[in-house]
Amino acid sequence: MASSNFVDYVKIYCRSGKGGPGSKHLYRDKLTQKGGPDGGDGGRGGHIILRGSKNHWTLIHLKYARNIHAEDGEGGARSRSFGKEGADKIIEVPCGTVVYDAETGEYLCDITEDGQEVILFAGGRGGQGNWHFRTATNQTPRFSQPGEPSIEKTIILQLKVLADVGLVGFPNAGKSTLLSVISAAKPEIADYPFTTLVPNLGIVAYRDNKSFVMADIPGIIEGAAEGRGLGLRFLRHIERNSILLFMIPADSDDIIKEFDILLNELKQYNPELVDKQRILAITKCDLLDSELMEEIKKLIPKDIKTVFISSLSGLGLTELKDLIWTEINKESNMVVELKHRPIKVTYHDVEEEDEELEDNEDEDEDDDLSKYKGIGWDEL
Ligand SMILES: Nc1nc2c(ncn2[C@@H]2O[C@H](COP(=O)(O)OP(=O)(O)OP(=O)(O)O)[C@@H](O)[C@H]2O)c(=O)[nH]1
Ligand SMILES: [Mg+2]
Repeated sequence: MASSNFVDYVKIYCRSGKGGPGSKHLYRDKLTQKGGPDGGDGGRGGHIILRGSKNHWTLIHLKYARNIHAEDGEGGARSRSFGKEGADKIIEVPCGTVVYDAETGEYLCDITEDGQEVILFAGGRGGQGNWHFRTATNQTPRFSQPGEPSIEKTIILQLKVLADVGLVGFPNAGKSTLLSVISAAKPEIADYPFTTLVPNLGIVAYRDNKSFVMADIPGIIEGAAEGRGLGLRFLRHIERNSILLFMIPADSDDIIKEFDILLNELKQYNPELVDKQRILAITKCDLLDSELMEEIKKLIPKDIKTVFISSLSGLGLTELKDLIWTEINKESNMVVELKHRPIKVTYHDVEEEDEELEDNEDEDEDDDLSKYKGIGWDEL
């Protein structure tokens, strides 16, 4: 099923590596009885790193990654030898991925560029070996520093796709048809509502080898905020868009009412969406004659930029592309930094997460952090 390939939400339990303990070794050989401390430092634990990658469009590669653990640092050793650093774990994510704490719903970070790396959970520092603690009054320190503990947390990765323009409309408004005509994308098109179940992205070629990205999201209906239809789950995919293209078919009973319903649903999801620049496209205009078109023009408020288009006949498509291009390049319409509100963690999520943590506890019996009360001295 096509929809199962579009994964825009995953929950993963992550744990960085703990630091290796410092060594408490005291030097001895056959000629030296009391050689003094020579314990080396422990190695750093591995980080959990997120890296933006343009090779991924969704989070499908992480769908079954329930646990991600970075390696622990190794302990220090004799002759002031450093312990080996634990290997980092790099999680590649598509550009546009937002990370939340699964327990509190708090926003953690946002990956927007290819190659961008964020250390999500740093590995623990390695402890210092006893060599560091030799003093004039204590020449045989029989203690060393333990490594710092690891950080463990369940995170939610949510994809908010990066597109310049987002299509907003009721089901059957002709959104996917427009995308299929002006880009190379091949979304499913049919004469029934909710043909599109997951967002589609298309790159629209513009004049002089320029292009912009258009996101077609599933249709919205009245009451979507309360969960009707496909709800508002997919609206996060237009949060990053610089402009919104509202699409209302010419054969709609009341164009203004339809427009207001759409706007109201967006507002309920996130009031900031309403601040975005809007363009209105009256679709399926091949069904109208010029007289009807003039009548509709009179009804539409003057403050919203409107284009009459037909994906079948090609009417108004160049005009639409010109308008989109001008609007997305206006400085005032650029999304400088997106404000990510904390997400709601449902009871179901917390319960599921508790189960996950319990599973992990079983696996990691040796990971008893209670013995490390912060960084301290671990005496012999
Ligand atoms: N006459 C005419 N029909 C169109 C035009 N654009 C789309 N249609 C038809 O309208 C119907 C719905 O088109 P879709 O592109 O699937 O609509 P959608 O907005 O993506 O719908 P959902 O995916 O259900 O939200 C299809 O039967 C299309 O053939 C147009 O410009 N003119
Ligand atoms: Mg569609």
